Amino acid sequence: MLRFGAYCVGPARASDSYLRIANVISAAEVGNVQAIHPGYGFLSENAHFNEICRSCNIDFIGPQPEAMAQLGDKNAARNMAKKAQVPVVPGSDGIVESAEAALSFAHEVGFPVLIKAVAGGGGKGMRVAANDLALKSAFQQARTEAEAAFGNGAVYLEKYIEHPRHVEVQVLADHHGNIVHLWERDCSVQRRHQKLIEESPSTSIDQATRDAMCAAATRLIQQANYTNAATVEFIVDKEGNYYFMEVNTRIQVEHPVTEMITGIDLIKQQILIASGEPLSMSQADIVQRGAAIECRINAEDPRNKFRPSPGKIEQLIVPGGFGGRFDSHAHSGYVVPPHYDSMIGKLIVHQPTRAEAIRTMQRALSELRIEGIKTTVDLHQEILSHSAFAEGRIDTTFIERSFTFG
Ligand code: MV4
Repeated sequence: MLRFGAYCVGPARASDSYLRIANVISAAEVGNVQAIHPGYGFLSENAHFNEICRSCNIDFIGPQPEAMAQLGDKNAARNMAKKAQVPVVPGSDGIVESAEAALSFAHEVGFPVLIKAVAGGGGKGMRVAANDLALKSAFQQARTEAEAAFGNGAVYLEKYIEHPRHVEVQVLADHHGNIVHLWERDCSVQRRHQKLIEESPSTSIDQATRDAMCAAATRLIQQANYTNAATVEFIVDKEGNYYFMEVNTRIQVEHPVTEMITGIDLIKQQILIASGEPLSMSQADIVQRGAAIECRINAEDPRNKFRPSPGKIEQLIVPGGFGGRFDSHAHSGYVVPPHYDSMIGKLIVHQPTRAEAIRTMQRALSELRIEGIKTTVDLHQEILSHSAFAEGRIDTTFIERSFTFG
């Protein structure tokens, strides 16, 4: 018998509950579940947890642990991309061991170059260098920092792409060899690797680039023998060249943007794929219709360096109407706990054109009332009314160039 309900996984602190594999598995056993959807964050990209689920005869709704582990390794993923003829940023062939080797790479591809930690992620342990002298010191610093932060001092080098745009492709792959993409999302509106606004279609690419990028993402997922939902992340330079960055093996926060423009429920597809069903749609069925935008509503104070603002939501009033959606667990009287991520909701709109989507989002944001805590609502209004955003002139540096945060 399938029973709906909530089961306690432990105390509030995530490291003692949501991140404890034994606790989550115990709750699953008590609930007699057939499958676990790992969501995003916590254990969603943990290949070991995935494997434990398999050994307990619980379907992990996501890729097989082997594919997850392989794509989770940055270097392996990059090599996989090359094998699938997916463009990667010009980079050193693996780990760079000496300052001399770093200099010779820089002279080969030209400055500026970017030093990345093999064990890094989310921008941690990255350093830019624009000349010989800067590279020599940055190289040693990066190695020392990476050793201290990750217990692994290995670094590699790439040509530094200035003012990149972040564009990612949603892919679905079933257990019968069928793979489709669901077009792209542009996530360039971000601050310190925290996304604020995501949208589809991207204003950064033309149709030829879009088609090539989406085909490339599909090839990579095929090459990796991957199943279920994946996001293939690229950066796009000012000339419209795209370069593979990494694969996210989980469903992402911004997936509703893709759901709106394709009309496809991604979570439903993940569950169907995990249960062994073949995909019910082919690539030609998947149309990118209209424009969708998502604003992340966080319990944070943008005027105070985005400090978390937990506490009681005294009143929550949610906008409604055609083409709008508010995904949230919050309600009037809800207390935002201090222990977790500060995202409390996602406001998503869908309209025939981007200009209409912006107008609808402005209207929805003006109707969204969250009293009692600080949120990102007003900041979103400022971003949406910024001329650079309206014109689609946005890259990953737009927020920090355009706003100050206390
Ligand atoms: C880069 C780059 C420019 N050139 N690599 C940041 C996190 C990691 N996923 C990759 N990142 C970048 N790699 C080269 N060769 C710029 C970034 C980057 C970035 C990438 C995607 C989204 C936001 C970003 C913000 C700053 C830097």
